[in-house]
Amino acid sequence: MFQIVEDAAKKIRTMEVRGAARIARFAAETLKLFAESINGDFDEKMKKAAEILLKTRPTAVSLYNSVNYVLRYEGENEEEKRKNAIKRAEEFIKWIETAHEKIGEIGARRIRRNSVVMTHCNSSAALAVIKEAFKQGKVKEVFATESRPRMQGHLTIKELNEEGIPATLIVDSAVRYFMDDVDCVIVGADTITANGALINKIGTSQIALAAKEARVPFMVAAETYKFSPKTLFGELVIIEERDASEVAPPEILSLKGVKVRNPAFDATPRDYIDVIITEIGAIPPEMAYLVIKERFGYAILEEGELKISPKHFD
Ligand code: RI2
Repeated sequence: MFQIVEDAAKKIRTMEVRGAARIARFAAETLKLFAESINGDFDEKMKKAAEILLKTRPTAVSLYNSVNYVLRYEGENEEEKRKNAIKRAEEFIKWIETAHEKIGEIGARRIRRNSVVMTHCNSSAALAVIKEAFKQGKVKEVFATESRPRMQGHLTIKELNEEGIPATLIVDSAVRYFMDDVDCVIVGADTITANGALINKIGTSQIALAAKEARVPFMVAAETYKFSPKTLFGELVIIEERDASEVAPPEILSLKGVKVRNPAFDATPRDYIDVIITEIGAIPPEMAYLVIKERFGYAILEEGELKISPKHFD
């Protein structure tokens, strides 16, 4: 019964499906398929499926927002509930698709002609901006970090290459070395907190620091479903720590007295961020609180449990 959901959860956990937006989309698609297959005990089964999906990766709030959105289905009987859950999953997927297009359009306006752009990891939102700016003849070259340990930078390089965008792969530690040649940095987001901080791939905060020191604008491309309503209630973002075997070989891991740590994300304070490009506009990070109120206005604590439902889908 829960096989579809268990299989999907495995794909997210092992990062076969990765990237905050892709994970959110995949979760909505999975819940849609699952809802179609339920026969009896609809509410309990949907709740259990949601729990399985939410346990996979803790940091990207896009997963939480997607699952939570679908789970706010309504209906008098099982058939109505199923229909509504499917409709909501489709709405969320549409939200993802339209947001990327808008972000590309808005973000490209922030890029000057002949720009050298730096990016980190593999963000579909950041790439939407870079691709649109390139189409408009504004991007001369892109520096992409390899993004150890999972090397998502290789995906970025391939994607840029497919679009015919001149791309240079650099190791993560070469960021400061090349920063003087860069006109702007653009990265994606896994979560934006109520105080405007960015949670993104490990290493992002070092890039932001280097950009600030070199006076290079640092932009974030983030759909509004990357904003965390939970942080409005004081909840802290959990930083996923992945297996040490991703970063070190067995001969290091077996050394007595040596620890190997592998956090997958870090936090960049809002003071390092010039602008956040969302589908509803280019906003200063200080406005994160208002975006959360606007998009997740219907956020209430019900019997100690946070129930959230976005208000708008335009
Ligand atoms: P989009 C990724 O996480 C990266 O941190 C990336 O910046 C972020 O998701 C956003 O990606 P991971 O799943 O949603 O590779 O913009 O750990 O595609």
